[in-house]
Amino acid sequence: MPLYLGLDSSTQSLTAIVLEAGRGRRRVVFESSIGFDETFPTYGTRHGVLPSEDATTAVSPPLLWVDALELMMDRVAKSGLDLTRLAAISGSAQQHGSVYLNAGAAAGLGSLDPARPLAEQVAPMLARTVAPIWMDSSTSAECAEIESAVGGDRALAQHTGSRAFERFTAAQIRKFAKQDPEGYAATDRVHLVSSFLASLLTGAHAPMDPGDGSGMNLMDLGACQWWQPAVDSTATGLAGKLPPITPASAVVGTLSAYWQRRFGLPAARVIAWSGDNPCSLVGVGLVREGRLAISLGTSDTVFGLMREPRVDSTGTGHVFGAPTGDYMGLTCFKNGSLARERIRDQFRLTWEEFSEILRRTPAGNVGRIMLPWFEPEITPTVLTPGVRRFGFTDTDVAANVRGVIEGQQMAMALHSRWMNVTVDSIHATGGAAANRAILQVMADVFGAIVYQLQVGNSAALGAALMALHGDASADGRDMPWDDVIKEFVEPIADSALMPDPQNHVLYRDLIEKYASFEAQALGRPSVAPE
Ligand code: XUL
Repeated sequence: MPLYLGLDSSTQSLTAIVLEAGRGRRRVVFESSIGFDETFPTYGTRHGVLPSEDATTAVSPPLLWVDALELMMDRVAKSGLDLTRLAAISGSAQQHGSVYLNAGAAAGLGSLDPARPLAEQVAPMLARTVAPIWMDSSTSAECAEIESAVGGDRALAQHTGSRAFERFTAAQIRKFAKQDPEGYAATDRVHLVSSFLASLLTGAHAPMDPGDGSGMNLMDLGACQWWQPAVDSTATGLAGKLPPITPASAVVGTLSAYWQRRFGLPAARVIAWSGDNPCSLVGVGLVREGRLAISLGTSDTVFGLMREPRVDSTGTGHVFGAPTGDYMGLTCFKNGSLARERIRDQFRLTWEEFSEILRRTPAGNVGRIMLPWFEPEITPTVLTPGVRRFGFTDTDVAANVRGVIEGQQMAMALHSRWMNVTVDSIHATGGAAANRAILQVMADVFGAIVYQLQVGNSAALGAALMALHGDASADGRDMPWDDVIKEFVEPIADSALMPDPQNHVLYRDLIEKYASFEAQALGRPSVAPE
């Protein structure tokens, strides 16, 4: 029975999931995670990011991801599984992050020495030692320059699915080209984290899929090809440095001789990697329109599948390609788990104590509201962080615990209205989705049934399912997506959290108040977004 490996290189860790999928038997047979900071302390990262004096800059060392990939493949090889059955591998990676390789990379990737560790062989291929990642918000000038060159934010959003965003790859590439013209000139290929890691597996420059490609502000959504005006407006000569775009289910190569010889792995098919959000879409079972997923992780994200690429007129949401060939709407909030942890740590609470406070305090926080902007925020755009508290101070433990959770949930409900999806149920994933007290607030704010999913690592699971789908397609079998996810993505049977109708009515009003506080804090007229 064939095995499928899904990897997920996220901000803070690398996760692997192996599935066994054949007639009559479908199950997860291996799961493992590597935390970056603790496993590779010599890189000096905190939460996977290099410390920076400037709060708007966020970069990570790509070699850390390379080391983690090698360690994980070693673990998979030693898992005791019969890996001669490994049919295909796919992967997920944090979106937007970019890796800059020089002209030596093409040959270097194809001639990796199996006797030596990977990172020391990849080091000479880097045209830039660091990779800007999605937490970076230092490129406002470049965003404005790109938008103005292509005819405005609406034109950019209509073509690429998003107005210019600081963390999106185009603005990051432009900043690099301006600040380090020599480094940019030495760059032969700009990869996303996803296509970079896929290249390491296949031993050749891998293409990108439309899901991750659409997180760059460079791809035409309809055509799934680079949009020339955006490419030309970003940096000179960029067209020649971008990988081709390939359908999400495409085979991009096979596991190279390096992995075969070093770890005894087979020449498994490598299916195009994608971003963590498109992968999670599949990993949480959103293969049809009408259901929403909320991932509570380092960042919090709200997303759903859309048959049509509806674009957010307020400019905060994104449209990405979906692994199913459809589209996905997504709104991303940077102040996710780090914000929740800040409150927990400030009051020296355990998660159990934190949840207990949520359970015994009234919905609506007696009208008190927190705008949880501990870090610069993506939605809405807040470049200079600062938590705003209306009606309480930072010493009131109960008001702060409820304030951060309600603030996050109301922001998510408010800023996902543009997707125009009738939400009847929500699939909750990510680390904090284990916390039912938080999920009850979610159910009440959205007025929807919330289900917890069986597998927490939805991006890695999605990647493994994409490997399964891509492998079937390569064999000429068009496997319907409902069949791909069957049995792997089932909400926990008795996990449903029902919305409390009274609380929902209360939150419907409170959201309008939240919207007006938000507008006030941003110095905008107080009108709620559509
Ligand atoms: C999405 C985004 C984040 C990262 C997290 O636009 O920036 O969700 O993908 O890894």
